[in-house]
Amino acid sequence: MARAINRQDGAVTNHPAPLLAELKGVAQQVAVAAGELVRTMRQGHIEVAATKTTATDVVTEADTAAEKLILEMLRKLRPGDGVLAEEGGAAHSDTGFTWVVDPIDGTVNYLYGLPNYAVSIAVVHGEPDPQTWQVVAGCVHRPEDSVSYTAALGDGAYRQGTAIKVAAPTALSQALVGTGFAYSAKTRAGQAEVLTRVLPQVRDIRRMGSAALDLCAVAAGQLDAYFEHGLSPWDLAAGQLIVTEAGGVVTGLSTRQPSTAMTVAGPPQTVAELSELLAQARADEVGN
Ligand code: LIP
Repeated sequence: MARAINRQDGAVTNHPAPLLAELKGVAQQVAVAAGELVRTMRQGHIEVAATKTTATDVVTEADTAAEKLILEMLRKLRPGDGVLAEEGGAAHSDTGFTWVVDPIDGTVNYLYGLPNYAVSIAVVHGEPDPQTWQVVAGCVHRPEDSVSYTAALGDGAYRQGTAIKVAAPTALSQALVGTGFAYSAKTRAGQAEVLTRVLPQVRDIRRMGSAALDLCAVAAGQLDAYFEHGLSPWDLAAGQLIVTEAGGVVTGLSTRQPSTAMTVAGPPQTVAELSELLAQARADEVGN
């Protein structure tokens, strides 16, 4: 039975393709259901239920309701799998697989009624450690236009079932580059300084408010590259696989793996040029 290959580092997985296809299907089924819930809730009045790291890092009642639905569905569809979810949902894995869940990525966009938000669901294999786990399938679903981005290891990346690919490499001066900013004022000040170094060197910057959808835009060739300091594993997991399965790379600056310190995504050559510029600006140290 065919085995998928992790194209980014060439590692051969031990997961049969039919299992990976099943996991991708579960990710999309659950993401679409949660997306419909939060889209419907958005038609009413949305309250901030709590704040997290700062007064602008909000959790809405929809984040909480969506995460509850996602965990209930995963318990039924994939009993024994683990869970690591943004709003606190967690479960130990008895199967070696763990679901990494962001019930609403782009929460501030959602709160303000802006359409660029998504449900991001990935399934990883191995220890629940972002530095060592292997993302094997995922879905980023955008409820406002009901568009799903999906990928399974070794099987390519898709938008609404149509294969997508990263943009052709381009000179940095011609590159449309996505980014985002932290909720901490101190970190944002450092990120603003990095931006003064990057902005004059690229075609333009787009700050669209959802890391998961930024990564999908890279995978679909709608951004030439993306970088951000401060991402959490649930912001990143599904979008990372969608980019690598679309022929791109997702890395850190001083590390092969992306991390909270820095995520850079895009075609390999563009990522290499952007990473050099970001390293000169010490972009992975803004949070220190
Ligand atoms: C968001 C990220 C975005 C980042 C925001 C925030 P959330 O995630 O998707 O890229 O710039 O600051 O972290 O909080 O909406 O799940």
